[in-house]
Amino acid sequence: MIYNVEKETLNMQDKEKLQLERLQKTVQVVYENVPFYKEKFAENNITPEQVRSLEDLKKLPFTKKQDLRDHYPFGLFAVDQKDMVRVHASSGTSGKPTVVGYTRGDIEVWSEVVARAIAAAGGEPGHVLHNAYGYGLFTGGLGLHYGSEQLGMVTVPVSGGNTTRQILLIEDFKPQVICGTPSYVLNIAESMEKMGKDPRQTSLKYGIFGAEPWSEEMRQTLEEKLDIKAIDIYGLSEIMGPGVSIECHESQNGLHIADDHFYVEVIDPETLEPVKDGEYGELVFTSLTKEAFPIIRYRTGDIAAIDRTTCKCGRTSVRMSRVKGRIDDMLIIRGVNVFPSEIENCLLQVEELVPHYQILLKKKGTMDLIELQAEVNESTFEKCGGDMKHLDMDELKRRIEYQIKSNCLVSIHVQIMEPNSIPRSEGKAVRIVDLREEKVLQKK
Ligand code: DLL
Repeated sequence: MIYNVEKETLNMQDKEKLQLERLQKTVQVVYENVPFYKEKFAENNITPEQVRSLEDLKKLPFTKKQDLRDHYPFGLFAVDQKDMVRVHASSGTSGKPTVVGYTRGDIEVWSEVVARAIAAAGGEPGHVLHNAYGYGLFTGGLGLHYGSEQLGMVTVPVSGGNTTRQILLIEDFKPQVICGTPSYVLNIAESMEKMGKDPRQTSLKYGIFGAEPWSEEMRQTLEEKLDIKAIDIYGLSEIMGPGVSIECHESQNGLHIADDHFYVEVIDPETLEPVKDGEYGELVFTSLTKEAFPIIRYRTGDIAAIDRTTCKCGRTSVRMSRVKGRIDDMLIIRGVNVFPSEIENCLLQVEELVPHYQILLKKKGTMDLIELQAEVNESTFEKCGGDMKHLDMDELKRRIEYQIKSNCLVSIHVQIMEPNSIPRSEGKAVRIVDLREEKVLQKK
């Protein structure tokens, strides 16, 4: 079902006209109301009047996460506090969180784009939606919540955690749709299995998964375990939250960007020049309708490619590929770039393993070391009599290392772990643990 036929199937000419009108207004608003932009525009010798076409957007400077930190907490907001109704924040690895704000109008737009997203993913009015994204400063819980209500779904605001209760509610409320991070919903499915329940027998039909990178193999695992269609949803708090883009369940051929609200560019993160459609680069978004926290050319750090060809489903928006990973999470191993999601793909080819893993970054002298912790499944563990000593570790390690070497072209030291030894996620999974920092801290 297409939620907003008029906007989601707009022809390219009318779409671009609308985007330009909205862009010009946004540029004017930030220039007049946010000193940061006025200064940046002046440094680049640009005034809002010079933005006469969508192409002219390229003349404007980029905005980065550091700019949000430098203006913590409310320095980049474009409206008075009396016009705002909410803030969200992301925790951030170092120090202060990044804070984003919303007017009532922003919440309405966000609810609308998330309603579109849920409908694209297969949700329908009257269906039950089990929302296992965390509620709070994180945008996942409330973002999906308002969109689900807007679409007219019966919304179950479970939030993350308390897995036993999640399972009870899934059994009793019989939702058609589940939302959560892929790693947490996998955790729910595995917990059901441990309780002797069959996760394929629930009422669930669709899963709306995002907030962290997840591989095609992980998608297959979730679809098989839960007998559902697993749909990828993307978003980030700086741009709005979840709902910036979504796969349609009809074609699952890239994620439809709500491009009447968010204008996308893809750049080479080194040269900052645009890359061609279809080539991978860093996603850059400009908000076209946001009031409290408009943002110009925000460098997301996320790597994806875009596709402007039309989709079978009838929606005319630009689509983005699934996100390969974040630039910050990219490992460079002897000159070869590898994303954790590519390693995840390899691990899931190995029958004895579960899709839980961690990549540890260590230091030995001046050398950086990368170690992959991979966990065996219960049945392998039982076969070796519940004692890892009886497992042919060398052979298994060789097979994992071979998968990684042949698919990702790098050699990684693998450590095989007992079942349930890698921490399970209740929100965003922690895939990379940087122990190099801790060493430094311990020394101090
Ligand atoms: O994670 C918003 C969200 C909530 C999206 C629920 C989808 C579902 P932040 O906490 O600001 O917002 O984190 C944003 O998460 O820049 C990506 O690196 C990553 N991310 C989000 N969705 C996906 C996805 C929310 N589908 C950051 N695939 C983004 C890969 C994703 N990475």
